[in-house]
Order: sequence, then structure tokens, then C-alpha cells
Amino acid sequence: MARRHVSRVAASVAAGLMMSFAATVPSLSAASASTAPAVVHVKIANFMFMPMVVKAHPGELIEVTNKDAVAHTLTSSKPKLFTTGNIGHNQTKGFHAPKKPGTYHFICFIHQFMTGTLVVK
Ligand SMILES: [Cu+2]
Repeated sequence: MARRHVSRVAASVAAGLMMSFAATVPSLSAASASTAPAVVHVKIANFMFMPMVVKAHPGELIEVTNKDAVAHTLTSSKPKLFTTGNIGHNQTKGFHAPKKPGTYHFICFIHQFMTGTLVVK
């Protein structure tokens, strides 16, 4: 009788452990799924965009850092799609990729021989 009681307690403890384990697993996978939104980094150095082909998801934040002593921009070749505005030496400015998937060419508005491509998909 006493022995049966003990094993029943052990069984309920084991069930409790299993339940708390089961409750832990979904919260772990939820945490890994809800990661912070990605940021795409672009660098400007020696009057070049790096990388020259930038890949981003629709609406994603793109941060552009200018390592040159002079100001640059990252500006869509087609007017008014996106621009960082002037980025000074060692400054970083961000803009959001277009929501519409596609291939977008960009330039530095100040030095229009500086070119690159943004692929949104
Ligand atoms: Cu420039």
C-alpha cells in the first residue's frame, strides 16, 4: 500500500517534469523565430559601394557607412525611390529597401560615376 503510494507520487512528478519540458520547447522555438529584423550593411570606400550588388528583402533596413573623407549618398537612379541623403566621413545612414521586389540601380548623387545595384526579393 505504502509502496504503491510512493510510485504514484513519482509518476505525478515525472508527468509534471514532462509537462514543464513540453512547455519550454515551444517558447524556445518561438524565441528563435522572432529574431530582430535583419539589417543589410553597405560600405562606401574609395568612391565605391561595397558590395556593388546589394541584396535585401522588401522593406528591409539598409545601413550605409561612408569611410571616405568626402560625403557620398546612396540614391536610386530612378528619382525618389530611395536615398540616404548626404553621408559624411565615418557616418552611417539608413534607408528602407522598396517594398516591391525588383532590381534597382543606384548612384552616389554627388559622384554619379559611382554605381551599384539593389536586388529586392
Ligand atoms: Cu559620392
